[in-house]
Amino acid sequence: MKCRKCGNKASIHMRQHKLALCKEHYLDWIPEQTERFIKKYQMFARDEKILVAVSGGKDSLSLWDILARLGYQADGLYLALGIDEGINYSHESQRLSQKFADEHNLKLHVVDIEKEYGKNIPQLAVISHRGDGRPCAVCGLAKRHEMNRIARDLGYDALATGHNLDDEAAVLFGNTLNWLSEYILRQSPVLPASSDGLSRKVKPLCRFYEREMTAYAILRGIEYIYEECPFATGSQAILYKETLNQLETARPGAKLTFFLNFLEAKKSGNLFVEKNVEMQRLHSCPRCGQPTSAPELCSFCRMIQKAETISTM
Ligand code: Q46
Ligand code: ZN
Ligand code: ZN
Repeated sequence: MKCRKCGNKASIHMRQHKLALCKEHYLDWIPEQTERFIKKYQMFARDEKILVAVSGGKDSLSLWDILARLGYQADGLYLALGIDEGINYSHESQRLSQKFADEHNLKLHVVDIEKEYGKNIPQLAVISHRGDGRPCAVCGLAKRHEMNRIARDLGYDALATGHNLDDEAAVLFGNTLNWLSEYILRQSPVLPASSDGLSRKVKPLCRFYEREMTAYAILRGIEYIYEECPFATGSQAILYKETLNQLETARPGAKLTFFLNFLEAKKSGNLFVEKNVEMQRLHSCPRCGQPTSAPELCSFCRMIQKAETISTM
């Protein structure tokens, strides 16, 4: 496969975009697209200060890299969670985040939960008995709280996270499966700041597939932590991602369509359609007498009528 821009050997083929690119053009394409999404969803302006939530993984480090390459004022925030069972997850992810910051001359704020609050995340989880035995509920709560606190206290205009399309589609899928309409309504590439003290949250990578971000990190030579947090294993989010991956294999572009159609429906106010269905007036089909919203014959009768026309031809 050849690069669409220069004809050299392609490094990545994105079936859903029908686009193949070589390394050089791919590394230009990702920031160009990111810039387009930042503008399209009005995430932030050039003169605003951005705080990037950095975990040491490929998405957040790539996001920081892209924003720095695009010339935005982007500092990093690393939260030391104290999850060091087995693979030294927190220790290693902090080391890689700091290494990235030092090599790129970027500023990284580090907040150590244990130093700040006396207990790390696994310890807080045992004490609070929240959730399903995993520390994730406590961890999520602490991360949201601390990110917001730092963004607000240090005067950042927006807090950027590295959520990619696979993350967003999995969240949307989970919320739809459980019909959590409040969460569905709140999901967005940008959440504006609220007067009661929540800072603006933005997700500039929300339209890139996970594999596209992996390719970006590898081709850019970004050293990131490959392992997931040990508590992620067997989570619902992973189950939803695997399910969507199966769908994507059978129907390339399914995840992107799912997410973009959701955003479109939300924008046009058509997310929950009961309202519209109620407003649609039903009348009796002149042929069978059953209620229908179709202008004349009901859909069934139209189908039968069509079949009858064909058989008499
Ligand atoms: S919530 Fe749970 Fe993650 Fe926190 S404890 Fe690990 S898996 S890091 S995204
Ligand atoms: Zn090329
Ligand atoms: Zn509080």
